[in-house]
Amino acid sequence: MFARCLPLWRSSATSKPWQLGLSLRHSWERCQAWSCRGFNTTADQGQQVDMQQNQVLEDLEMPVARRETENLFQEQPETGNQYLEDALLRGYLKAHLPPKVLEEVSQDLERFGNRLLTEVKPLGWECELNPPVFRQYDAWGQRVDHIITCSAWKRMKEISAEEGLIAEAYERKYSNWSRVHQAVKLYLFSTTSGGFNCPLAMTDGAAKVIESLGIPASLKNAFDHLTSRDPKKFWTSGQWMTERRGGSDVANGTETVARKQPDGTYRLYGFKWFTSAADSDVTLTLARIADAEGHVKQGSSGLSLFFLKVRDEDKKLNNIRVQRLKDKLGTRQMATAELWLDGAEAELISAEGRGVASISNMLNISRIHNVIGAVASMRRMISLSREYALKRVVFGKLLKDHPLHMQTIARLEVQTRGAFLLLMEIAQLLGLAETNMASEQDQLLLRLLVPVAKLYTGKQASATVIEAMECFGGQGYMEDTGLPVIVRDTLVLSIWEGTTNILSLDVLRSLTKSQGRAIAVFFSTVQKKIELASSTAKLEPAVRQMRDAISRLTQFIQGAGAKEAVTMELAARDFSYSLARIYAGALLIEHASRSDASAADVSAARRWCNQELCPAATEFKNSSYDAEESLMDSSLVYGSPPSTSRL
Ligand code: UCC
Repeated sequence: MFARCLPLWRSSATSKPWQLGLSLRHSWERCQAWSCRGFNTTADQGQQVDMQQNQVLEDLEMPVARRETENLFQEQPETGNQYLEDALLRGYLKAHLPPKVLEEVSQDLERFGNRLLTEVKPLGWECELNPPVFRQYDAWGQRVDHIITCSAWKRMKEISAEEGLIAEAYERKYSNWSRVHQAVKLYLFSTTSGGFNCPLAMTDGAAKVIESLGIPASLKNAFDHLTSRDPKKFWTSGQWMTERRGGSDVANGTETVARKQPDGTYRLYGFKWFTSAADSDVTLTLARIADAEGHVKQGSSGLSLFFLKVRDEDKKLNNIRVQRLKDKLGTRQMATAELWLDGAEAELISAEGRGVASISNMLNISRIHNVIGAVASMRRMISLSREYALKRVVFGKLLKDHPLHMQTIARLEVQTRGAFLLLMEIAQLLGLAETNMASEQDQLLLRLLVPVAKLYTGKQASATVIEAMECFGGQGYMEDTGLPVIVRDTLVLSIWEGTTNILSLDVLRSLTKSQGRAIAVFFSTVQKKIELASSTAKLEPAVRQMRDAISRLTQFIQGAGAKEAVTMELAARDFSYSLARIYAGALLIEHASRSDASAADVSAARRWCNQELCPAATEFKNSSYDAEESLMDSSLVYGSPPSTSRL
């Protein structure tokens, strides 16, 4: 609105400084008369608006020299302790954790929330301002391949250890609830971590792989370092999977060769094209073992999993050469590099040819971290938006009093709630699986929900942060507000750790592998959750919509299942979205069925269920997965008829 006043302001540019105040006041009044038309403000709001107007007038009437030093036009949104301000998180923990665990965990989270605010947040910003630098040669021409990280990044590593951000999950102090505790801490840490959530994801994944191997003696030391609370001892791990032929088709894209040494270790030779957190202490990576003649087996069954230390005791690189750091859109705080393995010493840790299956333990953990990052970004942007709406006056009243603005944020809130509950469900199931408390059904459900949640929340997060950025108007686009950092760092979530389509195919893989048992568990779990709401009248419409969606999903599976395999492949994305929306709907209904559920909980469940819950059924009915439509897809993309020469 102030911008509308500018032409008038400019027209008085020739005025003497002492006349400026008068003409500005006149302009301001005209603008106000225009902008307030049609809006009612309460007495309180009116007072706030008046105060802000007076402040602006005073500012503008100041001598120019003073005005130049007072450059704050709008109030910065300030958020407090993230744990205390997150009603859904607190409500969830209260509903699920045993009382004693709740008491201890709450205390820890409140303390951690304060530490994030006072110590971690400024460090995170420092990491953004001081991204890693690559120095290939020293002053005397010696090749050093040094990745220099800032002191704040190093401090993040220490804080991660002190807070037990990995250790928590492996100590299992709270038995099956430890994973929930860890997930919540990571969720709070995520957006202030300056990108340190990425190495933590891979560190957790590496610890999980080692643990699932029964912690062999040769890896005991590494496991202790990866799960340590001692900042001096704590190690992080990388996950080097992507090579120059691409990151999705690992089975065909991996060229790295492993040559066995007389002492039983291996030397790796190859080029890793995208290695995140390249400053990590250790890494897991895939390679093809060469036989005595130097031949390797191609495809997935030729891949084996290796563990290696990035540097030796003298901090010298393990026959690794850094080619360059990647120039990324976001996550710039973290060193992602292209690396040549030139005889790197490594230990084979999987059965030969079982590399992909073995590293999938790591993938599933880092995909859960991806979900954590997605929900955290959504929550952060909403917190900032709602805070800003309490301060920013526009068209004569606070943003929070503009119904359309509130509707926009409320829609984001509903999405975030669904995503949050999906995350907590997965953390709960993982905790059960790791304490031998999970039934076979729980394990099948966990395997299915990880790719579903990863692909769905990655997309939700991108859409949410962009919409929330708009809630700040032009300010949202300003680099130094920090908002674009969150947006950039969020956009990667649907790409790394498997793109949406790759994850959709993984959903199908998990169903096929379980021979239909996973989808049966999915249906029975959803049914159980919505039955809890059968006596809650206010949830009746949501329950009805869910039942309808379940029946449409069943019909879709029967219909598509009877067709050729390509039908299900074409439907994979819509099908995965359907699973995500239906499962999250059931969780929201379950959450809203609690005796102490709030009106907002009920509304969130209802609104979630108002959306298209089963897009796969709709698209199937529209024949979108038929062969002709698939051909038409190509025609739409390339023109008709599709030209193979251009493919
Ligand atoms: O590294 C990256 C960046 C790191 C940064 C991480 C930070 C994240 C933190 C965020 C914090 C905010 S990005 C690169 C990541 N790369 C990927 O995600 C790879 C994407 N591609 C896939 O996922 C593909 O689907 C592949 C590689 C898994 C496909 O491999 P194959 O070999 O062609 O697939 P197969 O033959 O179907 O599977 C081989 C075996 C099978 O087991 P068996 O032989 O017993 O039947 C599969 O069931 O592996 C098993 N398997 C799995 N098992 C495959 N995927 C899984 C899975 N997800 N879970 C369990």
